[in-house]
Amino acid sequence: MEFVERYNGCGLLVSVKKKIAEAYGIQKVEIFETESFGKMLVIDGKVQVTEFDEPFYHEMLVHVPMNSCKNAKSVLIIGGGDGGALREVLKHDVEKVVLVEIDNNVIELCKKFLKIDAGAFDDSRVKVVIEDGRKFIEHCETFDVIIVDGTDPVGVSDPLFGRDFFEICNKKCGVFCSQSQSPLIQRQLFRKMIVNSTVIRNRTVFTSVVPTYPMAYWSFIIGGDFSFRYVRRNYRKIKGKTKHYNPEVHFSAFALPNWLKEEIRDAELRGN
Ligand code: AG3
Repeated sequence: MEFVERYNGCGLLVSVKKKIAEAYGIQKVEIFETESFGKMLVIDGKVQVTEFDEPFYHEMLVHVPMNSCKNAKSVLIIGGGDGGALREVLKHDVEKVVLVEIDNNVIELCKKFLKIDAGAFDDSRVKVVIEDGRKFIEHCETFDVIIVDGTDPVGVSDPLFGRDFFEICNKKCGVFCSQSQSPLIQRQLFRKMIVNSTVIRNRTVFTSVVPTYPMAYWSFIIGGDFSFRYVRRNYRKIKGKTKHYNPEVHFSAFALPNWLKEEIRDAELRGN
């Protein structure tokens, strides 16, 4: 059996041994056993996680903002129901982590069948809230770090790419970080993210390789009061191992090729 995800005239083909689980609620959630990438989480037909390369994504999404803070104690994760980002946050010396997931099916299926959370949901520092992240941000307290681990902004995640959402996040975070799509094959989604997120202070872009995401080259935005000063010190304090992330990878992730700098500048100038 083959799973195919298409995007703009190209795509990814993954050989699948079997479907392990599925649920239909506000989204279609599926977990597969694949031939080459271990287990794979797919939401509304789009690859979210494979066991093979989820650390490439989750470690960059989490350790880049966490290591950019002097001393992050409180963290908000919006999305991330698979628990991969949560697992990485807990490698830091944090006191409180709130995870806000809109779709309880994602948490239930992933805890039972994907198991990349490594027990993170049972940690006493963690509070899980089932709510729309866009609504939650309006009434919540402030956090040292806010991390947005959403799906592509076409379905339920669309409000997490809106200017009004970023405006509130800017007021409620020390450091903000969100995934921001493939700048190569999802140009319009990426540009929308760039334009709307300019309301976050010091907002800038970094990238990583994530082989099973569209075109394998993924972008993230970071903003707020982040600094390179603490990166090496915080890295030494991380509990457990990282498969992908280290300080050199952190620094080099901010080195952008000319075409990408140009794309960002152009989006900011035109406002779309
Ligand atoms: N969400 C961001 C990746 C989206 C991939 N998009 C796609 N395949 N079209 C990842 C969530 C994992 N915690």
